[in-house]
Amino acid sequence: MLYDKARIFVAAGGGGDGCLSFRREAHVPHGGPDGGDGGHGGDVVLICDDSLRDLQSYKRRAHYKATRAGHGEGDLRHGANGPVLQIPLPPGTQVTSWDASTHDLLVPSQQVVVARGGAGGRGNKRFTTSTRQAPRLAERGLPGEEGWIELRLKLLADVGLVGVPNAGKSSLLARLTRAAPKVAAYPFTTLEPVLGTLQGAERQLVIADIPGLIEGASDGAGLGHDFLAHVERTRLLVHVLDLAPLDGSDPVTNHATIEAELRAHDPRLASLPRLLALSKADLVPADEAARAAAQWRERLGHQVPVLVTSSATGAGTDELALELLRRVPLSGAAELDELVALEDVPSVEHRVFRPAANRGFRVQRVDDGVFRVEGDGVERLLMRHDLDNDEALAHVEGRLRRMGIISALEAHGFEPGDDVEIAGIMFELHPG
Ligand SMILES: Nc1nc2c(ncn2[C@@H]2O[C@H](COP(=O)(O)OP(=O)(O)OP(=O)(O)O)[C@@H](O)[C@H]2O)c(=O)[nH]1
Ligand SMILES: [Mg+2]
Repeated sequence: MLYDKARIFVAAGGGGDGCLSFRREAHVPHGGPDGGDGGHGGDVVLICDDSLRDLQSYKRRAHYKATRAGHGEGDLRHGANGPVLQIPLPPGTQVTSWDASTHDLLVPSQQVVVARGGAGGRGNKRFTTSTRQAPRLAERGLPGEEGWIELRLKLLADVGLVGVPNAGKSSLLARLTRAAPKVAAYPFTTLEPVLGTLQGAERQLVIADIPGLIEGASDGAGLGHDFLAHVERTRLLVHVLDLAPLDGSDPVTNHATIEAELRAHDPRLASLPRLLALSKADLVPADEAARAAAQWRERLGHQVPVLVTSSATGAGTDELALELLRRVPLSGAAELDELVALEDVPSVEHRVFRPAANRGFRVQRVDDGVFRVEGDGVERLLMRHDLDNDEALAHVEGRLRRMGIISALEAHGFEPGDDVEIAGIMFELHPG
């Protein structure tokens, strides 16, 4: 079974706390502050790993947490940064983060930071000022980013085999490659995509056999739709068409149905180069097969080569293999540019983060004598400090005043001693 979807929860490590400490020396009665800073929490990094084929391991385990950073210590020792947590994913994985940003992992060892570790808190040494020689406060580390991310594997194949159920796609894959897909005389034999590698003299091509498509596949009918995504990234499609379908259906209609479904799924699919492989030629007289091929050539024009094949006898399959090796661009120009561009960028790609220093805030009166303040910067300030520590509280109040939050509160009817809630923390505010 091909596991091509998963949803996992990732949490970056929290930052370490800053340390509150004073130097102790035998002959010095009051040593100066020497609390070191907390370390930076570990990031969660997705890494494209060539040795993986699908998302199976992410079905079994859904939670991934990076470790917290070390706390600062006395003697100005800084806490260790949290180690990066790497999550290996197979090439072709498309990632959608909780904030709706997306990433494609295409090139082996390509990396994406999906959750950033929290910043460490500053130790008390850093709060020393000319008027405060012995600061009795230190910051707490901030929590790391966390959230659910969706993983979707879209196979990276060069060639996609498409056609109605029972057309002979899997039989062709078995002929062209060493893959051994299930083949049977009924429709919907193939239930999920199978990849095979066609070995040429100088290069290999990866061929994807997907479940048969039926009318409405692009709207979710049958199995096809889920799997159309797996041929999205191919560079050439082989339309496999049964010359004399057992169910008596008309090959011309079958052909039109598939082409319409490809168009409906994604116009890019419809614009991919095509090859028409007329299948099961051994079941019809040779002259009839030749006549059919001539008719298809006329219908489709020069752009689409038409080959008569039989997986039973092997007729036409070598020609098909050669044609594929000849037609699939040796890394199509556009794709090559894309890969080179990816390799040029710094090896780690970051999500686009909200502006770091967001100074905006919103004040709200929620009840008599109760106010709420919201905003990134002010919430981070509150998370950093222990309000049971008088000195930390005084520091927070000073910052609230400088940020303009005290005057905004007063404009909303705040009076000293009223309750204020910020980042889920409720405290009595007595601005001095
Ligand atoms: N005589 C003959 N039978 C063939 C040939 N190719 C395929 N078949 C038969 O046609 C039936 C369907 O073949 P598959 O390869 O499973 O067809 P498919 O397109 O993969 O079908 P789905 O997976 O259901 O979409 C099987 O019974 C095959 O043995 C051929 O070249 N000659
Ligand atoms: Mg099949």
